[in-house]
Amino acid sequence: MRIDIPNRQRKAVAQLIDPDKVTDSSLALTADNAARAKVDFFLAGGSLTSAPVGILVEKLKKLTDIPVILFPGNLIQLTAEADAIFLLSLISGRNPELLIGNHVIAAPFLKNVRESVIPVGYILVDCGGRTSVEYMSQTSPVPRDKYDIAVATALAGEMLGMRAIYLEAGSGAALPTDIKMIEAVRAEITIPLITGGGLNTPDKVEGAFAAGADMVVIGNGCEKNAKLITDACTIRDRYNQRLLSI
Ligand code: 1GP
Repeated sequence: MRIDIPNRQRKAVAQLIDPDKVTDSSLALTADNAARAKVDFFLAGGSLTSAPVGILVEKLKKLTDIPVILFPGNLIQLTAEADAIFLLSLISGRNPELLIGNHVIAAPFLKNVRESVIPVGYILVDCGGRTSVEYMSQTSPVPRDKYDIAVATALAGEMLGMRAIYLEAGSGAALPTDIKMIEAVRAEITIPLITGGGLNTPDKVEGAFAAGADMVVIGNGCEKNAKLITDACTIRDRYNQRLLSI
């Protein structure tokens, strides 16, 4: 199954599941809730995980038909079980391991599942505080109000052949990606735009969609409030109805 991230024609909601934050019973409830809300994708992964991501992916695939995308926080999370794999290049940073080093190590493994690999230009943006991804990646985020830097970075990612751009405020971010930054990047790139990090209320999800995000990723917010994913999907549906009528 080839997975495509929507691009302007419709909007999508992805729910991020961290294998360390679920039990079998909570996962069953999460999957059931996501299936009812018609979540578009599960993302599986995390910055630091002790539970195997491959097992989480297998469980999710048994529980629902929702496609599972691997969102690897590091090389030990690689698994061939997912429907798609985000091959993340941290293009906002200047850490060579996260731009090419890890990709070289992963390539002999990934060549066996190459149809499922989606190269993603991953742009870490300032969210008003330090996040795990910032510390773990040893990179600086794009300053919150430097829209031109975000745009130039996203354009570079597109021209390097990335199939999507991900504006990442960081898991549990105090503030999600600045709306004006989403608008500025959306106006310049032609590939799908994903954003996540700190989207913990329906208003913030609405703001990201309104600014032009094609897909939102929600993790922590759903762990604290299971209804958030349903609300996010309702907002998505409203946008999709509008897009259909254009
Ligand atoms: C993190 O963008 C995702 O990579 C989701 O972040 O957990 O804050 O929703 P949250």
